Amino acid sequence: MARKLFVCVIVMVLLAGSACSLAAQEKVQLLHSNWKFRKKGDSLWMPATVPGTVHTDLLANGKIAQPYFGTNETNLQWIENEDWEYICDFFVSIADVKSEGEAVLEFGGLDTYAEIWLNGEKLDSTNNMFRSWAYGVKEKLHSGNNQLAIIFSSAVKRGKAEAKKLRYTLPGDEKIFTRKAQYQYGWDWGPRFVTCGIWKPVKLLFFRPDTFIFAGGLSTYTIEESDVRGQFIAHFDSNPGDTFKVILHNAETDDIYGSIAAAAVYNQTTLDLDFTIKNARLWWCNGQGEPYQYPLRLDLYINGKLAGSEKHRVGFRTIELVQEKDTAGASFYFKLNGKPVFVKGANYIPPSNFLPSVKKYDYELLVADAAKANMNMLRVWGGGVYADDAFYNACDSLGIMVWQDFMFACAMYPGDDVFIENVMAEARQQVKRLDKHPCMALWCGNNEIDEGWKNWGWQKQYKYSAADSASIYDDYKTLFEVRLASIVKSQSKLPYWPSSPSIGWGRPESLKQGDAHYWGVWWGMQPFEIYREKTGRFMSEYGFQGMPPLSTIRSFVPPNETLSLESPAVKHHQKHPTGYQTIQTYMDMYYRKPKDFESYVYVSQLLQARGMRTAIDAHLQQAPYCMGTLYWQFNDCWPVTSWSGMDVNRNKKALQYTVERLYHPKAVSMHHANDTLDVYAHCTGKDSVVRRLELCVYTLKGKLLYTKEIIVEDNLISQRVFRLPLQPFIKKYGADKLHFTIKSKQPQRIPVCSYQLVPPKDLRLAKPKLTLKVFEDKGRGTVVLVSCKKGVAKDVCIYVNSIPLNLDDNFFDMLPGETRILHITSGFNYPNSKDAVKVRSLADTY
Ligand code: BMA
Repeated sequence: MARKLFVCVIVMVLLAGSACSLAAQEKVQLLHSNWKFRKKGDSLWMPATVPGTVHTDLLANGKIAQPYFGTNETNLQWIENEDWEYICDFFVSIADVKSEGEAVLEFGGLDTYAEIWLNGEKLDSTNNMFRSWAYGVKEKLHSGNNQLAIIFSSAVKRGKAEAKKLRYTLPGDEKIFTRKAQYQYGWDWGPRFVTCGIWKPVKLLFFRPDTFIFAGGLSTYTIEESDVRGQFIAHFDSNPGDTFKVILHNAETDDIYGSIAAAAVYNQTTLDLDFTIKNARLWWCNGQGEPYQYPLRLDLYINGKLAGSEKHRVGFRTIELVQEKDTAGASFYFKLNGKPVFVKGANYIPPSNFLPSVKKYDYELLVADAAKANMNMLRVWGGGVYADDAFYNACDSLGIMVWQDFMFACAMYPGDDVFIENVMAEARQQVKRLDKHPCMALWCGNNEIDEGWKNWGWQKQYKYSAADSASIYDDYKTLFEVRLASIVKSQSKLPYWPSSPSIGWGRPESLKQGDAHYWGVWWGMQPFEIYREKTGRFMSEYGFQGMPPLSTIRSFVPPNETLSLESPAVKHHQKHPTGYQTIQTYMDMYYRKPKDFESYVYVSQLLQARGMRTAIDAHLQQAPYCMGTLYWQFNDCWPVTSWSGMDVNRNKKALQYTVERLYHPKAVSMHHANDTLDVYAHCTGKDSVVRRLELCVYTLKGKLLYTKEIIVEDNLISQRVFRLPLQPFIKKYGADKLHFTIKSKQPQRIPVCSYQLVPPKDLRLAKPKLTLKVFEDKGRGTVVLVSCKKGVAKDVCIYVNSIPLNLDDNFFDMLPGETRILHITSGFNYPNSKDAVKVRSLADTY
């Protein structure tokens, strides 16, 4: 039995920024009220919200216009150049001041350069948004009124001053010198709001020496065969000679997984308790099983009496990143609990520019959207922030694995000691905070820095000498290949991957090994079909923009502007320099000219969904050569035309609905070439059932020409299950008049897959006849019954004019005679709504 006893001073442990789980606090006082703020130099104080940001405080006080509206962003740039003061008066009781124990002031996060003053005395200056800070303040507190002041200095000015100290210019401008969310400085989907503020909770913690302390947590485990063996660490106050017993139970069944009994030697005891769970239930990702987490209870008995009890939820799993040499190059896939898993997901960005406004349930709903779309992984992209606890907790519960970047993206970073040590402290804290989550699958050093350095022409652009170039890349390698790698190695069992992607998309090797970002579509202006040829081992980025729902656009366009691509607000809410032109170029390749702006918005979503479907079909059909697909991007941080599948308020674009069908664990797909149609069956989930599929060929008028039953017995990630010669159909009816569907017969239902041989612009679609019935389903919300009476209806979309409408499915093809029942899942209230529910399909757009 491994047993370790030593004296531990709790406050010291806390101050070292570690083992919070090991410290039972006596009392927590949240310092979230009475805050005031002002621009440095102003005399007037205004009420502030903590946690918060200076932008949202200015907005709440009516000092600035809504930052996301119209082109307001432009007029709000002055904020980043100012310094901002926050103060708060708070009360401390005599008892707390007189008590012998410690008082600790803890900041969950300060964004970013902050001087902390307590009762007129400076405590510290901070310089990293991604770190938490804690101070022993017992001697500095008064009984009665106390004052905390935080002075934020302009991060932009600090960054610019740092930049001047270097003898060369690093790509990334002033932002790279500051450990602050890089997207705040503007991105090709995000506005520039370099905000500041107390963005995480502020707490005053009182510890009393005479209070009994008991705390514990999982320290390590291994899975052998089907048993989990590991250690729990337990820490408690003791008197030498006391007998103690610590028992680890299942909190629901009361089964005992481990216990330890002995006599205490010191005043405080820290020990490792060995435990074994036989035939353990493991944590699985979405689609592969249950993301099971054990409800554990740790009980402490001292001298035979129950002295303390603690509950923990723990998920057990093994995760490996497998990279084995093969004839093409090397594999790149994840094994969860020993099973190779095809990864389906997207890239996640911060869900707001003002993160304190995002609530716990917002994170939960976002992750639920990922799970509903049959995803099993999200990549937390390196230009944002390490996400909120609520995000990872939701990922644990819903089986969404997390590819976690460290927060560096698309730039080169300094290599001086102060910067590196700051990053090391940040990385230690974040790995400690996040690594315990069963959802965590990988730590990645950065986004697109290795690729940028090797392919984006920085050497020429910044005219580096050979020596400077070598030194910059050396700094890069030290940070991402040595220092961060060593932190992950020492604190985590997860794989570490220095940079995503490992090789740039212009290079053929990028498709043979490592993970790949393929941007030949969009950035390279290649047609969607290129995705078939450009499928690598793990596609961690690729994407195409789509406009947000029309009602979202309406919400940011001033009433005096006509809704059009020429509207200044519509232009402003596109951050890619040639974004709208690029959409137009691709629209011309695949769609007829939309007749008006409303149709344009809808077609832009179809275009995006078409592009992503082409990619995802290609990735799935080429499994297991390719073992993962994460499109760019899952969500938005403000209302904008971007690569996302959902807008900032989680309103779904056509892409989000499409992805749910493509990522179905039993999806089917089609592809045609050389007058042959190939049918593929995919099994990316766990069940092994025989599937009976039905392939049908129709004319676009809806005449059934052919049916074929296909039996699928093997549950491979991808297999071709049928080949259909197309010539007879094409000869008789023409490629532009054919419509193919695959649906399942018993026993399992899968989303219907439909397919055409020519781009939508060449389809000879007749105007279909669609009818709608909308009714209230006795307290179960609004139900829409949509029927197709005549002709094949392509990309059927149910909508209302004034608000975004979310349904359990939307943007699908329909056959004549088909009726679908859909539930409205957003807050649309049918009986009270003056707005009519409408339906359109592609044929209505021209
Ligand atoms: C990717 C991302 C982002 C960017 C996106 C679209 O590579 O890493 O930097 O927003 O491209 O251009």
